[in-house]
Amino acid sequence: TQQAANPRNKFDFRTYMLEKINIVNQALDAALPLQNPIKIHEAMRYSLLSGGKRICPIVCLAACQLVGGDESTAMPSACALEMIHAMSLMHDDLPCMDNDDLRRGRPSNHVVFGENVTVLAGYALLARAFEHIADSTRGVSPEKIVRVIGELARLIGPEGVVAGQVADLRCGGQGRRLDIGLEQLEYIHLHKTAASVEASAVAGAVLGGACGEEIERLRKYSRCAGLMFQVVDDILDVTKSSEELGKTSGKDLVADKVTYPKLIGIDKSKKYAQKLNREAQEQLNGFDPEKAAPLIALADYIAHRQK
Ligand code: GRG
Repeated sequence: TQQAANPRNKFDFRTYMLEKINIVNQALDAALPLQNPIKIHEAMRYSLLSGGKRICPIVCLAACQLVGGDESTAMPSACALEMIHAMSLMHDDLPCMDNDDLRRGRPSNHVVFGENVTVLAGYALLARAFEHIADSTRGVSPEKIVRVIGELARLIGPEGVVAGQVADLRCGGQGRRLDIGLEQLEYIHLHKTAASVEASAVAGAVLGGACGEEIERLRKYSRCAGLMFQVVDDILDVTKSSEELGKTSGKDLVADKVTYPKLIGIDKSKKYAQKLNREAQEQLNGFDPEKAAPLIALADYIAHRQK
């Protein structure tokens, strides 16, 4: 029947995510054992192994498998992406950046270990990420590994995540300057968030042996999915804030933050998220639908998530 032919109907996304989160967590634990010097490894592991949705590593593994590669080939890069994500959150929470005392429901890294250790643990995670790709990737040519290292460095560096953070700081942090426009908000999100998802998909695709066109399709898929993540985040912020009004105060509310709903209204924001999902899904059209099922479902999940 038509229903059975649609991979959206057969694919058990929840089970898939739980399984992938589990194997990524095991790989991360093994990639960064608690060893001497203990203090710095404790600080690194505190943030690396504190939960989280593991979206970047899962995108990386799924892109690799989609183009016919082995999951194990992409695992070191998947772990590296999560190390980079963890360090960016640690540094983002510092008093000189966003000054947040809580992360994933626990005290932020600097609250537990002190600012000086957090800065160093962040640098150490960044270095460890690249070391891990270089040392532990198996089964592909050195050219592909070098391409992945270059792609990751470029996408997080001064034209990537760092550019997004600088633009955000210029706006007073987290888009707080109220006169910024849609173009600036989009610039921040494309660089702070979409760039890491893009690096994840491209790394997985390269390691899986994708051709140029497949890499570009997955690049576009991940940029749309990454931007959509932020649009949906902004929509959820509005819904949460109005639900929580009276329960929380100050920083938890987003009264002073520029968001898509504030700039274009809630209806247009929802339509925009749907458009981004359609654009992301279109990129997967040329692939085997069964193999593309995880990435199809991941974009759907980002579009429809409730928290
Ligand atoms: C050198 C990479 C690097 C960074 C230094 C501090 C900084 C510059 C950049 C900040 C980047 C940042 C905090 C981006 C936000 C990304 C984002 C969408 C975070 C939320 O991700 P989730 O919801 O978090 O996937 P979990 O907890 O699920 O992992």
